[in-house]
Amino acid sequence: MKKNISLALTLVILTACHKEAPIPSLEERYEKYFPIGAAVGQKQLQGLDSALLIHHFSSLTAENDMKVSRTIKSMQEFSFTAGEHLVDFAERHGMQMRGHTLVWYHQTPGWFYRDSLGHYLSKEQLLQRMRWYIHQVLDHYRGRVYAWDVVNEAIADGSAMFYRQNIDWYRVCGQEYIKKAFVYAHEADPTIKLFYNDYDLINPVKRDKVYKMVKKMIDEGIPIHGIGMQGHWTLEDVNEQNLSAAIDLFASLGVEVQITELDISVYPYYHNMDRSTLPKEVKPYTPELAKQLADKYEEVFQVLRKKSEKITGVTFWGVTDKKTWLSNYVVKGRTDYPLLFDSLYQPKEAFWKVVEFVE
Ligand code: 9MR
Repeated sequence: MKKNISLALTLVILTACHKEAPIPSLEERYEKYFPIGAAVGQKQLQGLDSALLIHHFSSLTAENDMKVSRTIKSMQEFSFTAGEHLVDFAERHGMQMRGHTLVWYHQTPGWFYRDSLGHYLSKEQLLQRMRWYIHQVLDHYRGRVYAWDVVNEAIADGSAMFYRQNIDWYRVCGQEYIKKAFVYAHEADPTIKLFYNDYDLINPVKRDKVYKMVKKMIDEGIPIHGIGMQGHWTLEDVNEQNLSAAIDLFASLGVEVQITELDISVYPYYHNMDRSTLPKEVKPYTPELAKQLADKYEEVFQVLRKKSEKITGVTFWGVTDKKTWLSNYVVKGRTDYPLLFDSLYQPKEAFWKVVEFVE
């Protein structure tokens, strides 16, 4: 295993050298700013993916392997194996491990909200089950996962609704499930950092709702330590102004800010849009497109470096364009190029823009 990794690492370093010198490590370039992470699945802990992980990243997130649907099969059966592989890998390579995610409406099995007859649990019963689940998971990973996305995506898009209401957590418990999740996580392990995590937080409407919710939680003494701005941006939406404004606003609450799921799609903005109108054609990866992406990454990382005192981590949602959720979402099979390494594991122009800066 070790031999494979070093062989792969050598290969990457040798073949990916489009410049004379070896490829700089993202992790080392950003050492004095913030840890750089990647979200992966356990299959990426070998071969070329693992070589890139070891060389460039100092933090790991489970893209799917620690979600509820992967972790609990029935009330009697937990399944921690895939998550443990990731934690083992992180520990072997001196990386920190983020937990993702404890309470989310998605990737939580339908039976979780119901009794053995298929009827919805009462609010008290579901909160009890949530508490039990959180305790099991945090007990299991105790001392090995430094932060968790406790609640994911509880705020609605747009201005019509505040909370996302058409989900089982809300239907059964109302908004209280959000606070309770943090209280239970803190009682289960008071040493870990607890994050609220959501997407499209550069959008002032959603950003201000998250600000308001987190402020209220802090005022009420709820243990919440950070806001995870997922990212999942596009060439069109993120810019210096909206990114800076969101980071400043969240940091003004005295909580940590992390970019937890960074990628930049080359297709149009898609949050809260009529999906049928989105273009279906695959864009070729032309030099012009590569440059546009590189310029956007440069703009984003200039802001992140400038605001680094407010930021405690930046995690990419994937390693290379070969495996990115965006090539199957919002339009299935539409190849996207959202990361810093291409599908042949080579650093893209965007990579160089991120590592080549003057201090
Ligand atoms: O990248 C994840 C993809 O493989 C899963 O199919 C998908 C299921 O919804 O979840 C993706 O990760 C999501 C993350 O857990 C929460 N924020 C949005 C991410 C992209 O959808």
